[in-house]
Order: sequence, then C-alpha cells, then structure tokens
Amino acid sequence: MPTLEVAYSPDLYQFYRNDDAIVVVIDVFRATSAMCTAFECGIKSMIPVEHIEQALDYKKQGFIVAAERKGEVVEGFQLGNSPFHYMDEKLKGETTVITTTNGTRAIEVSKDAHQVIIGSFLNISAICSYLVKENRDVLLLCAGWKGRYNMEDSLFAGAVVNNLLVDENSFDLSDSATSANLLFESSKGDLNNFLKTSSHRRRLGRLDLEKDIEFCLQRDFTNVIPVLENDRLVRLIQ
Ligand code: 3SL
Repeated sequence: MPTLEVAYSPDLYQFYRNDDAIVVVIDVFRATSAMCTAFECGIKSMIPVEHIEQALDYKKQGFIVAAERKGEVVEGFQLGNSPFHYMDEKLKGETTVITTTNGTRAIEVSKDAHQVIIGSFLNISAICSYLVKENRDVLLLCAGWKGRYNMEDSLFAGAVVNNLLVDENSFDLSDSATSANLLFESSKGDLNNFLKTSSHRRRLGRLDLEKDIEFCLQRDFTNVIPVLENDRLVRLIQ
C-alpha cells in the first residue's frame, strides 16, 4: 500500500525524503495559489527560483520576474505573489520567473522527488483525483513560514488526507498525515473562520490582502495541476 505523509516545513523534508514519492508542494497563502491561478489564466510556464539574485539574473535576460519577500513585491520586480497579478492577458503564453519567501524554497528542496506538483485549495479536487489514480507514495510538503509550521498549509494537507481516506485501504498514513486530518476535521469545513487567527493571515491582513486570502480559500477554481519539469513548472498533461 502506498504511503501518505505530511512534512510541515521544508526544513523537515530531509526526514521524509522519498525519491519514489509524488511531492505536493503547498503554500496556500499565496505562492501555490498564485501558481495555480497563473496556469488557469494561460501562462505557459514558470521558473521557480529560491534566491533574489537568481531572479535578478533572469530579469537581466529579459524575463518577466515575480519576486515576493515579507508579503510584498520586491522593489525593481514586475510582479509579486498575488493570484490577481496573474489574471493578466499580457501573461498568456509567457514564461515567467518567480521567487517567494517559502513556496519556491519548498520546490527547491523537493526537486529530486519522483514528481513535484503544485497544490492549493484552488485545484484540490484535481490533486486528489490525480493522487488516487497514480497509486504511489505521496508526500504533502507544507511551505510553512521560514522553516516553521503554519496553519493554512497544514489545513490543506489535512483536507487532502481527508479526501484520500474515503477509501480507507488506499494509503498507509504516517502520524503527520493523521494529525493533519484531525486538524482539518476540527475546522468543520469552515476554512475562513478556522484560519482567522493564523499568523500569516494576520501578516497579510496588515498588508490589506484580505481579498487575496478569500480568493485562496476557494475550492476548485481550476483543474490544472502545475508540475515541475526540469527547471520549470508546466501544466500536467494526463
Ligand atoms: O512564502 C511564500 O512563498 C509567500 O506565499 C508568502 S506571501 O503570501 O506572499 O506573503
């Protein structure tokens, strides 16, 4: 039976590393939600990079580059991390570059896994159906906040576990997966209310990004699953 595990931060990835697993990278507020939105809105590919210096190199080469730190667009870059930045006709068919505080780091640490896919509430049903169909080990990797646990990514991980448990013989759950499921169950489906006190939500609230938060908590805005192929995210073709 395939395993289903949750790593609550990129710093814990080393303990869960399984090169045969599909890794689902999760950064609900807001990197992976922005990526899912970008593909739904027609972007061709996105190159995730960990560091600002790498992003600058791409910018010098003429790429459109998104850079976020502390929730804000880094000075000198064209885009940030809001899903709304990607609802732009001008980005259709383009390849952009993105660096964010935690999300792109989670992609970087897991890049040698069997497959890395991008999950958010915006594509949760597509993610769950795909994982059931593939029937192989799964690691849900939360981007967290600077190496720490966060509630929103853990809640999403729990929502995925909960969905995959419909057939109780389908996955062998780790304690981290069981705990995420218990967290999700205690939210009683009211994600918005449950996350009212989460630290990153408060951080984004201070930046007047409540609209982004509400958008990121919608389910199934898209069926697209972004997947890492070599150095870039593209649409998964199934
Ligand atoms: O950490 C990240 O990658 C970002 O999603 C953080 S923020 O939502 O832009 O603040």
